[in-house]
Amino acid sequence: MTELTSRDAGNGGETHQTADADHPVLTTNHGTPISDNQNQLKAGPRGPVLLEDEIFREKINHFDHERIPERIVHARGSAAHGYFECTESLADVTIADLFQRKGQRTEVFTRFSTVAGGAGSIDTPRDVRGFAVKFYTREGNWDLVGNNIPVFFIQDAIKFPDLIHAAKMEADRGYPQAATAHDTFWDFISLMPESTHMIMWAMSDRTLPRTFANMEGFGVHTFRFINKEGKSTFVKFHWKPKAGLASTIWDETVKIAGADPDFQRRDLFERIERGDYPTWELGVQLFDEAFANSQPYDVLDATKIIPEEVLPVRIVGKMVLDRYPDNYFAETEQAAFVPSHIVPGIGFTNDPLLQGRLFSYTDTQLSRLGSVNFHQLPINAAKGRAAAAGCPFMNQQRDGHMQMAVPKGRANYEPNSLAKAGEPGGAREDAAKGYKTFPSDEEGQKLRIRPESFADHYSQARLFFRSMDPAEQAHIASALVFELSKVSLEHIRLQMLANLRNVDEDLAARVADGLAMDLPPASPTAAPVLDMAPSPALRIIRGPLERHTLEGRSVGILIADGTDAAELNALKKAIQAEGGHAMTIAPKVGKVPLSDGSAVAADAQLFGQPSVTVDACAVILSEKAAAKLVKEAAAVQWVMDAFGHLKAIGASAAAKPLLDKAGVEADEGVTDLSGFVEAAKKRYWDREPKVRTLA
Ligand code: HDE
Repeated sequence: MTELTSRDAGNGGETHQTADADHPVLTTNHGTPISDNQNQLKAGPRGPVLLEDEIFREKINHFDHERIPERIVHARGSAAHGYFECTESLADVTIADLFQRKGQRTEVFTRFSTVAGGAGSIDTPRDVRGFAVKFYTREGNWDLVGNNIPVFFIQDAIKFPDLIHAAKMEADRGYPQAATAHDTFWDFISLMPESTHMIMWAMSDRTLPRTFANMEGFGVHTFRFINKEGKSTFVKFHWKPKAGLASTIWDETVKIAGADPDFQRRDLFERIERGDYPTWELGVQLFDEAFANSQPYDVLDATKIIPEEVLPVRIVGKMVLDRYPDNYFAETEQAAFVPSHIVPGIGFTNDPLLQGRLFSYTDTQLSRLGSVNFHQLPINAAKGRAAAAGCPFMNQQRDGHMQMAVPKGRANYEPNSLAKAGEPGGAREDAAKGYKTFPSDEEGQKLRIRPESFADHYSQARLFFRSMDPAEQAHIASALVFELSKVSLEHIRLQMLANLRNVDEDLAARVADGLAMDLPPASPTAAPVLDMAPSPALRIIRGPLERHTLEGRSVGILIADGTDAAELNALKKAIQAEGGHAMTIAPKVGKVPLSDGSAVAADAQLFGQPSVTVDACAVILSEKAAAKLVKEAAAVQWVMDAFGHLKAIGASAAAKPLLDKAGVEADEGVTDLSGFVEAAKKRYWDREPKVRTLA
């Protein structure tokens, strides 16, 4: 009797791809070859499916469990591989292997994230960005798990669950997702004056980074370097972006979220694809106990910075991200960053926020990755000394869920006399090379108490606000108005206004005016508020890391039927010559006929590529196309937003009617095509008062 298989039935013959010399046989997870991956096992062609179908059950069972718990914070993230290169030896201050030799390279895996939203949330909420770097050093993995802001909301880790509960979507209603503009967040903040400095950063353009490549990164806490004499030097870590600091405007940010929720993840991928590798310099602020004691704040308090003008940042290395992960889940999702992953030569301080983190991160991996063996996952496995000997780790820890290793021999304890030289189980401690904790003198009563040196919650908030460019100050005031306008409970707004008076009277007045509320009396302060010297290094706008360049930036060129071919080609060339990425955008993508009878395929379609997705905008249109596009809202909006978002606009003469319809007014940033490439290198902050009312 002929067996009836699915191949004989109604598949039309096209759904089966068959194994051949170039394509291995598909198998189950246990290695059984699979004959048909399109149809379940049934009793007859139209009959019921059979429970017996182990191939179907295995596939669906695996699928049912493909999601793992997302990170409780920093769930939304994107990552890349690359390397760290030591550019200046720090051998005098630390024995950390990665900092010993100039030119020495260490592999890294770096993950950027937002904090409050879930794994599927947008890339561009107003939020702090995580900046976590795993260095696969020869002496083990060092995880520098930082943020793009150098301070934090709270001084003690015991308050972290409260902070995060308050910031995430509200417990009863389940919204808002990835947004701090709601009652519970501001309720908590208004009752937590120590958050005020961080709030200044959070309401500034720092939480609206244009791309990951345009952010600074910070280790936040004070760490220690330890040298071969056992001497400790305090250190704060800084990442300085080669591409410069750049942020978006709030209106633009909101529109990016709609146009492309994956905007920053896509940018990271595309930059690496183009060979435009995101690069940072690593800088350190090094200081000793005497310096620490001379400052008007406590260096163990993570709500404080050491201004760069007081203690310059010394550049000691660079990080280049040049490889996108092969698999998002296996690498980016399963990466476990753990601040307690430390290497010889680096140590911790008593910062009570850092100390709490040293517990939390290992703990969270157990519920997230499900096993104490998370260090065996390829992305987490060490690649240093032990790996070179054939195994990423060498110890007598055994078993546990998902044990991937098959340890040999009987010596699963130590000390032992069974394992001979080179045999499994023979690893021994090494007093000289092993990790040594800095033996700081510690004594005191056991107390739940904060030191008095942590009491000043406003001086550095004031320092930050007063160090900003006027445009940035207006953004901060406007962000506060926006966020507090979304707070429905008046007493919370009042409490915030009372706190803001301690930061800066002008700021408080502007926010009160924006809310149309009267200013309440200032809230009491626990310590005098100091007028510290401003730190211009904190600025993005007109600050030391603002770069006027096309390098790494994208320029959108709006074209349509009849666009002048010579103008288009010349502009594309000029943009590329400056290191920019030229992207043609047209009403129809497949084929755009040009003036000379040739045709080009556009890179993107007008509706799908609003101008918020590019850094500068050019418009090259024929008279006929311009006349058509003035009646196309997407085209008018494209230009209107470019103007409203303070971008350069370069246009061919025939495109003028579209610019007029979009309300573009002449200024330095609005040029003809010849002046455009130069103009496209920056934003036009002076245009802002013309296009929006800021607080
Ligand atoms: Fe985190 N944080 N955090 N955090 N954090 C986590 O660990 C925590 C803090 C930061 O890309 C969690 O693996 C506590 C400061 C980044 O995977 C968790 C406290 C800074 C990432 C956790 C803090 C950070 C996390 C959730 C209060 C900047 C993402 C998932 C003391 C210096 C890393 C995970 C990645 C992730 C706890 C405060 C940065 C729950 C208890 C300060 C960049 O363990």
